[in-house]
Amino acid sequence: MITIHHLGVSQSERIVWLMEELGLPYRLQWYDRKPNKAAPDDYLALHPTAAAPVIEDDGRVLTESAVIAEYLCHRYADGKLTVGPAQANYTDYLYWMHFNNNAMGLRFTKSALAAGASGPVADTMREIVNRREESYYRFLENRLGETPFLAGQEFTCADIMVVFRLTTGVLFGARAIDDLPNTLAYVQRIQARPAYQKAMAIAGPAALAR
Ligand SMILES: N[C@@H](CCC(=O)N[C@@H](CS)C(=O)NCC(=O)O)C(=O)O
Repeated sequence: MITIHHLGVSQSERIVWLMEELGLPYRLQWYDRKPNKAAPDDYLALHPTAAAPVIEDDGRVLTESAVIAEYLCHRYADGKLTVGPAQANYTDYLYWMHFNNNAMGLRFTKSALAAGASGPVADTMREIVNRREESYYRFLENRLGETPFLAGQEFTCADIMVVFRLTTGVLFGARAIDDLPNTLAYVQRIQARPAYQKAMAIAGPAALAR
């Protein structure tokens, strides 16, 4: 049985959602964040880089959402929710699978700069980070004006990778999406999915309030 080591509340909600979409069984192990919101020591002991999510499967300990998603879909679901190299939308799929980590790096830099760095290097970083973050979100907004899901007509792991930063991630300082109508409509489409609703009740922000 696959164990999802879930840091509450965090990007590991993705893997709960993925397992619900695939209809696969799993065991959820919940870890509370420390008061400063970082992962607790027992979470860090799971893997040398222990960023949530971490899963355990048959003695293998895996981290990185995109790695875990591809692994689970190929190992246990015949590649469902993934797109292969022979398919026309393969490059779209790849791009959106990587979008979150790229945008997340910008967000961390932005937070560090907002904490008070000054001087010419900080000013340049501010200019680049702000411009780049806006381009990422405009690109996302345009894409969602063209296709219902990020890789194209079908829902895939690329959607599972991106949605956190548009929903739960906003509670942690990710850019709000109120000014992006296509993105807002997309989030509503996602929120109507039964697997998403179930996963959020188990592992999303609402689960903390229980
Ligand atoms: N690139 C990783 C990012 C994972 C990540 O940053 N996880 C955060 C939770 S949202 C985390 O573990 N934060 C707590 C900490 O590092 O102490 C992925 O996509 O899985």
